[in-house]
Amino acid sequence: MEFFADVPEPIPFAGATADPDRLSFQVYDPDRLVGGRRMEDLLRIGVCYWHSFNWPGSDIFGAGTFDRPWLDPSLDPMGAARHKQDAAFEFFTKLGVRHFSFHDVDMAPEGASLRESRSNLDEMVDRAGEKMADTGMKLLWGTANLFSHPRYAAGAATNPDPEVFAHAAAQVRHMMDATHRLGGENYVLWGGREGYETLLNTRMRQESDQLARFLSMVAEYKRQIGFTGTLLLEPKPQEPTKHQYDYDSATVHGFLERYGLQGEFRVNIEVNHATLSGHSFQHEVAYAVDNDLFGSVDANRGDPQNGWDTDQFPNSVDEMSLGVYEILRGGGFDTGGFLFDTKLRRQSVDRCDLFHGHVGGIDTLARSLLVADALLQAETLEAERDRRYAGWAEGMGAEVLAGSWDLGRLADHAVDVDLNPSAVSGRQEHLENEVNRAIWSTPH
Ligand code: XLS
Ligand code: NI
Ligand code: NI
Repeated sequence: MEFFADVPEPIPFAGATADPDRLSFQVYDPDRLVGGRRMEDLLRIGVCYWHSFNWPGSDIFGAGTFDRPWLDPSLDPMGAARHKQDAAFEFFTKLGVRHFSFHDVDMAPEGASLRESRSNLDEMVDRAGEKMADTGMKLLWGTANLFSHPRYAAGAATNPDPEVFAHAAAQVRHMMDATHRLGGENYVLWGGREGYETLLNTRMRQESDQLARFLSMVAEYKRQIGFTGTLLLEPKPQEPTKHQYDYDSATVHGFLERYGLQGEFRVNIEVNHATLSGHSFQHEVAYAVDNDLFGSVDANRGDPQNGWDTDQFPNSVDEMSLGVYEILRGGGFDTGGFLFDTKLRRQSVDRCDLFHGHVGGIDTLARSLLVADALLQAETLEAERDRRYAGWAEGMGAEVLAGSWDLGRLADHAVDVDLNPSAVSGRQEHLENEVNRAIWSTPH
């Protein structure tokens, strides 16, 4: 069965002269070389299974609005899962991307027991493996949904009840096995309900010890099965909980160091989560790159007026370019990529709206990549950063950093030579102009 018959072929790159009535990429050209590497290999675009194929367009005030025949509740659940998988792979190939991601419950219906859920998932994962072999699609990451079912209302790893912790362990072990079997490049843990609603009933230290133990077990299991992908934690400050423990990259970093888990996990940074935590996307990426934590990105953005996770398609080159710049500065993606953890708006009821959202978002990332590469090649920002910190590269600055001067010696030196340093311009406006010039002048 064909679900997206209005889109008869892989969406082509048509450049700036594209016909607005036909779906095409204006900037994203997979084979185009950027800094000597193929655009497709640099961006590593992925489509998410959940918002794109599992979500009917419902919100907390109303029912689903979308035209999604594979979600018809009158279908038998496994038959529906097969239709959904067919629709998903048809979409991936027509969009022309190479990666996707899913949660256990997106791909197969939960059964009446863990055993039944596992066999449902195994059947659908085997079927996905065949489709991947046929289409060349790759699994960017797998993950377990430890937040939707009522049993997880008080958290999974951080639940006061150890039996819930054990249930989560069963789901995670199985999804790690499935991810490994499909050759997944990363495994993600987003702690949606690993936080609290109120401190009145919460022991934060207890919950944090539980979370650390859970993550240690995950890292051990990765080695036991020989999974060579990257383990990723996805920070988010709140929603659905009032406070989530994996607040932002720096909080995750501190947590990993505190429990001796440094080196075991990296971060999956979501643009929308970055802004919810009061940071910019650029900040979160730069922090992660500088601390050897950078792993992957969920490219969906928020709405500047709304304080929740609206999961919109990226459409701002201004916002994305600087984040992509920091990614390139760090050497680009290794096992990570740009995952579209994106949702359509509820009024986007046509099946082809899903294509429009992704095509525009991918073009935005492609253009951001060109801008970031131009800034990197011209050394616009790096030359200025080098200049600002030049004093630390030699002489007193270098010796102080290396630890060979104590406070007394440094103070004596300042007094003896009568130091009176003067302020130096940070040249912010000049740099802002340079970034804008790169955005305006980067060719299609
Ligand atoms: C929710 C998260 C979620 C994770 C995967 O806000 O972004 O979708 O990416 O569990
Ligand atoms: Ni996400
Ligand atoms: Ni999110």
